[in-house]
Amino acid sequence: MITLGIDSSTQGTKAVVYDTDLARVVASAAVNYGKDLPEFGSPDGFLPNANPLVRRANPAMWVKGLEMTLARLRDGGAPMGEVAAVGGDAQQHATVYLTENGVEGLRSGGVESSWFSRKESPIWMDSSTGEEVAALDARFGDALRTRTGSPAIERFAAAQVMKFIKEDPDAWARTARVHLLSSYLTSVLTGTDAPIETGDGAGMNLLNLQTLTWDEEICGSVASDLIAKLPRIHRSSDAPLRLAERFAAFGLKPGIPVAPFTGDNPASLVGCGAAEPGCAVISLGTSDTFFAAMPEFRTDPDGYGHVFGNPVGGFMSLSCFKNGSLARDRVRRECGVDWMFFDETAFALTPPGNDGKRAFPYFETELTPKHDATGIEANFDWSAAAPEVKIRAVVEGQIANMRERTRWIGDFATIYVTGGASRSKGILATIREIFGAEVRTLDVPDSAAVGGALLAVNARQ
Ligand code: XUL
Repeated sequence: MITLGIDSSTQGTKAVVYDTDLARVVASAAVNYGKDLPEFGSPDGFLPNANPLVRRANPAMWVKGLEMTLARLRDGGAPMGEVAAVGGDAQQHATVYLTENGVEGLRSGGVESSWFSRKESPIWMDSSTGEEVAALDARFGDALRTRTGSPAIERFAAAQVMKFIKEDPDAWARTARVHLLSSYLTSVLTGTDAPIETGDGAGMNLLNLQTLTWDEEICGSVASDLIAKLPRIHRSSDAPLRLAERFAAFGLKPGIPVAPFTGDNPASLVGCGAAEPGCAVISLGTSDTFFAAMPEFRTDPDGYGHVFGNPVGGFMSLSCFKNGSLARDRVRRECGVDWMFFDETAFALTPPGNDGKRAFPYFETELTPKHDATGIEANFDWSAAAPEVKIRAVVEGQIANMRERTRWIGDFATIYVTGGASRSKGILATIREIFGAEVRTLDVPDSAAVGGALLAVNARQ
């Protein structure tokens, strides 16, 4: 079977056409928001903001990115007419706010700025909701963690909606639907007001993971009319979702089934072949994440990690580190070296352990553990050090922090490493040393899009 997997990530959209019989990608295409859609003024996938806590993007960019990626696949000769089902994923936690006309507009297709009641969608990197998190914490305390799988979290929908209502109550009154980016893109592809998939829906602080229904008490405390504005929750018994007519323009067959999009991390779990408990995955992208399928529901006692839904059933654990690939790229540029030097040479020139020199990059406010955006914090004279020492110090700092903060998830003999930085021999060796695990990589770095393509097989025909 030929399927299409689409990954709408922080810095761009990627898509693969996948042959499930041969377990092989037969065509792929990508769009980078900064380079390919400069009109959205988002070089790294979000609008620059003087406040480092505020990270937002124009939601129309995600639709344009999707369409441009499909056009590139078509123009590159991908067998679009043979695609029998579509699946995909999106960066987690980004929310899209539609007016009544916006919900209606899903049927006709296209995208108009008046359809968005909130012109700038907060993305997962937004940490500007400290007050709202404190209020949720005060009201629900530990119950939030046990009911929704996470303590109150800045980037999750509950806090983001509370802030929006406070800042712009009129725009909230005009809001008819609050989608996650994943359910929004499913809506765009199917020309319907699509449901939320529970794997990604778990990243909102609103879904009760015991009942897999919206938690009435928590939702009601965010806004009395919130539940009415949330999408319905997807059930495997639902009628199939089908590709809208207008996607014939990209050579796809209208009417083929579309699996509801999930989050990028849940999709990667599937794409890495790690959806059954036993091994863990490290995804090195804009965010670095560590996750694993969960044999039983268990939350992080330190309050950093999350429980999301495993798209093939049950749950997955996840810890997220915000200073991932953008931090590595910034250190590389500041060192004035190329990727070959960053990925390999620096590690050949320095010993494991780096003679005790460690550095932690805090260019963005860090999530795990919470830390302000203070720049590099090193236990040595950073400015006087050689590039290779700085690079090993930062990579070992990132991986050692990841090891410490993911002990609650467990110890694993095998770790799959995916994402752009999984090409780096130095980073892979560092993971091997610090985690004491066998490290495996995949042929394709983009396991999320492959996961989407695999999930498409499960779409109801
Ligand atoms: C996970 C998280 C990020 C985003 C972007 O909780 O916030 O990993 O999904 O990749």
